[in-house]
Amino acid sequence: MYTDDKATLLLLALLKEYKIKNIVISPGTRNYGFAESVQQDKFFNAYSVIDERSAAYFATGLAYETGEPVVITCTGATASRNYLSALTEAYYRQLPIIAVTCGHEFGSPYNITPQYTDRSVSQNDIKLCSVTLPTVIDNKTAAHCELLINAALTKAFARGGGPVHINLLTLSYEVKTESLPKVSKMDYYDAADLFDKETALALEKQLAGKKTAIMIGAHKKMGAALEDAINRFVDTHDAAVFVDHTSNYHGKNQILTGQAFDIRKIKNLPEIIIDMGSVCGQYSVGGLYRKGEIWRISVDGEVKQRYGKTKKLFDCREETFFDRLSAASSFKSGHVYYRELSDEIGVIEPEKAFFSNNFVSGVLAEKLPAGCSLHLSILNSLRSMNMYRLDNSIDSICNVGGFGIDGPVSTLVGQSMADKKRLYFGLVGDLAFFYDMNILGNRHVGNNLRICLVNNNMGVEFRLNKLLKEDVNPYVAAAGHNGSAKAWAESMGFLYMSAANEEEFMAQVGEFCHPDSGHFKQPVLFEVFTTPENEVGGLNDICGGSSARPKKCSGVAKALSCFIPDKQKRREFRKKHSH
Ligand SMILES: Cc1ncc(C[n+]2csc(CCOP(=O)(O)OP(=O)(O)O)c2C)c(N)n1
Repeated sequence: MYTDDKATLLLLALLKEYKIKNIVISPGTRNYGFAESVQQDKFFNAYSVIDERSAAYFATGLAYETGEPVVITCTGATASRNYLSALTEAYYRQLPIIAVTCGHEFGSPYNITPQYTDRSVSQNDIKLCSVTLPTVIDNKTAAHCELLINAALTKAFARGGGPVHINLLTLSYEVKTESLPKVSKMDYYDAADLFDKETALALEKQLAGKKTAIMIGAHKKMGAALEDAINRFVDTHDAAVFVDHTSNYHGKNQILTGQAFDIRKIKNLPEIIIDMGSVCGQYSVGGLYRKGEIWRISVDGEVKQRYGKTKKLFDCREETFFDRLSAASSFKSGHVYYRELSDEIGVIEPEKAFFSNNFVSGVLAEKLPAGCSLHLSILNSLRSMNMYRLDNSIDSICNVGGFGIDGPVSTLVGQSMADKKRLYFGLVGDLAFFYDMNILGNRHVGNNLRICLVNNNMGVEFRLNKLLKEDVNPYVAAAGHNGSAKAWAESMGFLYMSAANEEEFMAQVGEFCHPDSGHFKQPVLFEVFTTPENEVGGLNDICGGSSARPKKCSGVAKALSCFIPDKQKRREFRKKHSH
């Protein structure tokens, strides 16, 4: 029988999957569930060493001789403090010691709890990573727990390896569980594995005949070698490449996640997903991970998981992965997966019924000049543009790393310094713009900068989010501030253009997108006034009514829900809501 604590059960099951047998146990109560379970499972070689300092040194000796990871476990109190010297030794000699400490679910500096010690901070040179396992109460916490254990166990041996720390919080005195849960071990491959012919062939066999997708999150600019390697892989496996405008992928078989999941809600999902790159700001990409085995390429060797459970982790350069796995032409995919998807998605036209960021994006996507650069502010502007294909010569980015509205314009201005002959465009929401507007006065700003500000007079994202309540305008969406950017832009030497409807916008957008970087003598600000209702309607229409919810507004919220540059209304709103 095993302990009833689910986090401990997951840890035991994964230790077995990783074939980690050797466990050095020091006596105590807090690690009772773990020790009691290990004791009755013949798979493990358990050793008893009373003094934790000796136990940890004992483990380093065992790990050194066998070349295998060794687990050490102890109770609360001061027990784990005695691991420090041997873990320091293990760190500098890269010995794979897995320290399993046991804390308190509600232990904190503010509780008077016996045997509590604060493990939130520890020396840099005693562990490669430290994870605290959550109390497992449902599938979500179980999956999170499994990921943390996989990450720690992988760290113990990957890239030379070393000691790692796993902190258990819950203790169950019940030991009635008959079997360990099914778990998913993350298989680790490094570049040397991929250069091994048999391993590469075995991986290619797994891909053969499968619907394969590559998913690229935000990515640095891709060199020709990487794009080439992806293109060859895509040809061999007929893979679809799921991207958004932060992926920087300009090669073959692109599928925009916004078109696939926001607009079309495709059901034709891949059987294998090769995940690469960092954060993806297109939230609907989660739809891709509903089924299929996930392979993750990790250029820095870190365990990172987007959605689902990663089955294989490739610790190598991206080029290496695609080069090595498109070598065997005999394993051509039987599928025409990319073609099926692109047929299903078809052509997406700009949504005309509502004058909104979505419409503006659709038109800009058609009109932006070849070779320019485009910066999108987070969420609504990014999502809107992600519904439309951009010319492959256009680079685009968004600050999805930290997801702030605090720096898109400054980032764009910084980008525009790199090449004064190239045009740098921005598509920015009003909260983001006014947050970051001081950069317009920067003396380095040149005439290669053109900003399209979509001013709906609030953070309309919160009106588009169906999970939020109806009455978000005053505080959550911060409606009614700022007004227009005209005076500021002009006083900072910008050429100012504005549009409040489709006709006005269409009459000027061609000029705004003029391909000649010397066409304007000044930087340009094109302020486009939309309304929250149109923003909701525009998104709703293009997504078939399910990505956003039209709102019924009431009272002041209703009065302010449409932005008409009406100073009186804004003044009234401010009066009512200021303290
Ligand atoms: C620094 C920072 N503060 C707050 C937020 C939360 N936030 C996310 S989107 C958003 C609204 C953005 O509004 P706007 O730029 O006007 O774009 P819209 O949604 O109206 O198109 C806010 C406040 C954030 N991401 N970053």
